[in-house]
Amino acid sequence: MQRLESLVSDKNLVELYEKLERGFPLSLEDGLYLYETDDIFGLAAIANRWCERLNGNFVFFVVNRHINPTNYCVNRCAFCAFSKTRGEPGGYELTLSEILDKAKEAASEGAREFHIVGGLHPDWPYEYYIEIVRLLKENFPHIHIKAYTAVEIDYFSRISGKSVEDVLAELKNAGLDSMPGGGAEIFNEEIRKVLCPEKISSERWLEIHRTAHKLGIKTNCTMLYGHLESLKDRVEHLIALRKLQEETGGFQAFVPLSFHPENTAVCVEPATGVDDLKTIAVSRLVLHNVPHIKAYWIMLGEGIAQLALLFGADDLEGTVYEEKITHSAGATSPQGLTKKRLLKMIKDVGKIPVERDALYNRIRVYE
Ligand code: V47
Ligand code: SF4
Repeated sequence: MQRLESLVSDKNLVELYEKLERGFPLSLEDGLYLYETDDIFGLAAIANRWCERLNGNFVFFVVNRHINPTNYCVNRCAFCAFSKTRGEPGGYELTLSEILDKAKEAASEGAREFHIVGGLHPDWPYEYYIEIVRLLKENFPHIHIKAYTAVEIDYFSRISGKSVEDVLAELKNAGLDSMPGGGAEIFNEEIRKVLCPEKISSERWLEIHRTAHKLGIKTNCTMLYGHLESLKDRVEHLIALRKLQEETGGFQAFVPLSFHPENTAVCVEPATGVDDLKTIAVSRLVLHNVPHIKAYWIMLGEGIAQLALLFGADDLEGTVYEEKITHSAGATSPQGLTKKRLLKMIKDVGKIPVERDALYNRIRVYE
């Protein structure tokens, strides 16, 4: 293996890497330093080194399908172009049989995971959300169900009058296997008040993931960046996630989400490619204890997502098939990618593709 010194011109980066190797987590100042260095290739080298220490030269992907049962949402976050209010054009709510049809189609194409998230519907009863999970598990017992963000879990708890723990236990009993990481946005409360005043607090988001982990439900975590936040807000967000991971070990993957402003009430320039790549690298190093970093190609676009595999990401998420949240906000990436395309993206950066299941068990290694 090549010595890091020969790949890095900013020698402070090597020191930060060695600090991690000695078992010391990176501080807020360290995280900011990583963002501010001009040595972008050096940053890639140390992030990639940590990535390979955890995952070797492998890059994961899953054959999955995203299903968004409704876009009606009582929250109406300023950054969200997906949600609608009842009566607005473009609003929809899927029946159980429509959900089942989408699932059947995915199953026939070899899906191993359903990723289910949606709006907070103004009048669906709590039981409907449970029924979605129960029905899918009954019909496709072999397919993993990754469903409902912490924001939805909090909503279910409010509309049912049950505790978060009881809601999660009931969902688990119905067939829920894990939870996605959405809804974290950025933990800075002042910015949350502007971006998503109706949304649960950062503390509540963390508490719901803590409860899920306690019940043995693995979850992912996310950060929405490229809107009103500072670099300090980003690094503080990552450190809060790392602390929960130290406590529970329940996060499987971190997914940085690059903000798409089109059709939203937040008028900003989107993040640049370099900012996206730096964010992948900084996340890999600050979240040294989270096993996987996802380059979510839907948001990054295929090109940056592929380069992210050289900046510390080891997972391309999946085939996805039909994506609504980012495409409502102007994403120009395709709606889905074939397995063949994902394999090519990974092989072209000199890494080894691994088809995984939702819990990162290896289904097939494409040596
Ligand atoms: O929670 C909403 C974000 C999230 C916009 O856990 C936006 O495996 C960018 O969480 N621009 C949903 N982002 C996506 C998500 C996710 C995706 C893939 C994998 C996993 C996982 C999780 O998308 C929302 C919100 O944070 N979002 N609007 C927008 N305009
Ligand atoms: Fe609703 Fe989620 Fe969109 Fe906020 S981000 S409006 S909670 S669907």
